[in-house]
Amino acid sequence: MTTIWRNTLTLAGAATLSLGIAYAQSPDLSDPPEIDGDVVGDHGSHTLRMGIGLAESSPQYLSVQYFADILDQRTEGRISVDIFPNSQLGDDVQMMEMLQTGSLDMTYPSSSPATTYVEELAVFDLPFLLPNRDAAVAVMQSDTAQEMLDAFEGSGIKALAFSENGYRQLSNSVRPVETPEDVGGMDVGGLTIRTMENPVHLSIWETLGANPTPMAFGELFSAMEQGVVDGQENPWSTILTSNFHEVQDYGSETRHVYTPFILMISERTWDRLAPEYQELVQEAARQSAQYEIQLATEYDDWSREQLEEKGMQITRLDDEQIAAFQEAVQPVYDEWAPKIGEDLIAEIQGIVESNQ
Ligand code: TK8
Repeated sequence: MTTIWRNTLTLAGAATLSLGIAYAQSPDLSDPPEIDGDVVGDHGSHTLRMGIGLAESSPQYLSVQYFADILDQRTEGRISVDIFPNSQLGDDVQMMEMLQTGSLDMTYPSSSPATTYVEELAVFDLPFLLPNRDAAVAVMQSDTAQEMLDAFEGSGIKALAFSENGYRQLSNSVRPVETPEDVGGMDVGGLTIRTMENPVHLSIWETLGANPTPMAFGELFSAMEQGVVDGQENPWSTILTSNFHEVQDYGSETRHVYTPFILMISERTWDRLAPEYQELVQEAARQSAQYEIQLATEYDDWSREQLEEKGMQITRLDDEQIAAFQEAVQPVYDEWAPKIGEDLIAEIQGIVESNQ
């Protein structure tokens, strides 16, 4: 089904191209792993409604399509997943609240707005903590990270798996940014930067001299289009698949934070599932999260190249320029390390070191 679905998508893409409708293409992506494993016995039928923030062309959406395929195939259609993309059911904060009340079954937010439920997740918001993807994946797959997922218990949310939102890059509509001074604007005033609703991100951009504005992801495109904010920061694949290049002229490869996604299910929904279904949902979550990391990896550089082809002026930063940003945001560590926990940070840094 996945193969048929993807071919249909490609055909659809080709069809709309002939109509001259711009259709978000995708890189030459790996197919999802074959779905193996026995069909789970009949324990009733369930339709799971899942809301996500990103577009149908995003790695996030493609991976939850695979999640849905696994459940469909291994229950012979007794568990189906209705996916609602593009923040149409709400933003990360709202959809997590909907899981708590049981008005939504699943969602897939970034870890940053979820720090209100599990404070330790803020470790992922520390700038330049995770130097490369191997280290980031090792951290997300560590026992320490699993303890953070387990810490949701009792909140109304069951956290199933981490995957990759990715390395965040700065974009704006005002000027090229090569240095922290370009952000703060010295004599012309700091850039107004939309941030996720997370205090560490606010601190990062305040420290850099910007005017940080927390905002739901679903409101971001129109806020940039209307000039309410000058810029934002997200991985290249999100900037591309959410068409931010239409309202952002400049990009800077800052890679200042690596943000995970967390695949979540309402505890009310989870408690309605037979143990055999719970085991399958947990396994499918892990498998689709691994596939999502693969897709996000394949999307990353390709998206930056697509954005440049679409006219975005992207500044690559060399080691010296990155070092200047790292030095400029040191006060964020000074402020937040004690709050997040020096021991936890040391644990994460230990995992990073052992994956260099
Ligand atoms: C999408 C968000 C988004 C995040 C943000 O639901 O808010 O900027 O990076 O990807 O989770």
